[in-house]
Amino acid sequence: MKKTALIEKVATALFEAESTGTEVDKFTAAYSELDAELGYQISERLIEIKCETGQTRIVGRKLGLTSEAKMKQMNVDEPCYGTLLANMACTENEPISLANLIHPKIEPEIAFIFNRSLEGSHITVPQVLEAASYIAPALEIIDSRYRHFSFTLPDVIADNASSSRYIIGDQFFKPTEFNLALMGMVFKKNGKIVSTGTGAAVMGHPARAIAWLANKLSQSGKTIQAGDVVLSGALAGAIDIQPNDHVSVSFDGIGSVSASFC
Ligand code: OOG
Ligand code: MG
Repeated sequence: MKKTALIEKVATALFEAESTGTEVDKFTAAYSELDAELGYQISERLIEIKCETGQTRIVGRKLGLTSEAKMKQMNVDEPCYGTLLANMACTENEPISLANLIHPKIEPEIAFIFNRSLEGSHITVPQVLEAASYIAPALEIIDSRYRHFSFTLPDVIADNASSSRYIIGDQFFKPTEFNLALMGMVFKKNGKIVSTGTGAAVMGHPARAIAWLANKLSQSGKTIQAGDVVLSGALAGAIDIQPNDHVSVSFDGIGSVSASFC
């Protein structure tokens, strides 16, 4: 199939799958030419389709598969990124409906909020810390559109890195005031500890994941922009969620964020 036709076909199928809450088969099984680069082109088209109606817009990016725990859980051994849209943002103050989702999971993350852009192809950890105005605790709800939540790297990239919803705590801190690599994390579901960890779980330092993203984006002429929200990628494995569940993540020094579901 011609590249442009494949991009349109897969992007449309993923859009439909999400809109109707129906899972689809991995596309790499049918199209061997589908590699990571084509995956990013598909996700770009998918975001374009979602923004075409004027109902939403790009507000930032998210990293995926930046921790050992996540790579093992999903059986993929490279990081990836996706795009955050305004209509994915949820708040702590009201239960989040899972009604239209396929098989949602939730995971603990650190959000970075930028007050200036990060341009260049050799961005470093200190440059990320300087450009980010704030960090805050975050939870990401992922919902792969693929059957059994199973995919290869190009598939998950095409599916906007399983992005679904995210929640950011409402206390914000200057990233340079913390040792993010040593920052402790406690992840709980329904009052029970699910996992504990430290920032170093994400590529040795969460800002290293953001630097990776900035450098990766520069390969296709994109940048992290002033005002962008960027999620670091999960520090620990994702867990299933159902209506009535309550999930929280607490970090040393920067507080916590929680979410409940209906
Ligand atoms: C892919 C997205 C991974 C993370 O934080 O690692 C991700 C997936 O696991 O479905 O968002
Ligand atoms: Mg995530």
